[in-house]
Amino acid sequence: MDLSHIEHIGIAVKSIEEARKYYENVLGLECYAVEEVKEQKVKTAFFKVGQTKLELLEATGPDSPVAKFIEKRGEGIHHLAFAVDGVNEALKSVDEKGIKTIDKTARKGAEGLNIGFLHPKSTFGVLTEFCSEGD
Ligand code: CMX
Repeated sequence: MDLSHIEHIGIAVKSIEEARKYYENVLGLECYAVEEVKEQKVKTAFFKVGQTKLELLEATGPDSPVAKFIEKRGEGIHHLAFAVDGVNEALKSVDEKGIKTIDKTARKGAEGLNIGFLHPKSTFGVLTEFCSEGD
């Protein structure tokens, strides 16, 4: 498994419309994409800082993982995503090392990337995502 860089940092917010004002007007970043990921029950807004993206996440329903996160912990950093060569191979590799994965195989996330999550209880409290363009 080869982690090349931090692909994005996911940030849970109650309202993208409200939160983006801070990223745009105070930090001077440009939102280059807004996308709903139906399968994940989230709306996303993307900003780029160098090679790393910030992904604002707004729940699209009360049963969204982001709605549950905000209810329990409030707004804030939700997950850390690493770019890997292949999500399926990376998930298999950590599974073999005894790490609990949320996904056994890759699924489709924002920007058409393949994604897979590791459980925060197995990764010292950080919900961790692998992303790749291919499998
Ligand atoms: N970071 C760290 N800990 C988290 C967490 C997060 N993002 N989300 C939940 N937890 C913790 C909770 O605080 C809780 O801890 P305690 O038992 O100590 O209270 C524990 O994990 C269980 O949480 P829960 O509220 O009972 O929620 P679930 O177990 O139902 O779900 C999780 C938690 C991580 C399995 C679920 O949110 C998940 O499958 N996430 C992956 C998918 C996802 O987050 N999609 C949205 C982003 C999509 C995208 O980026 O495109």
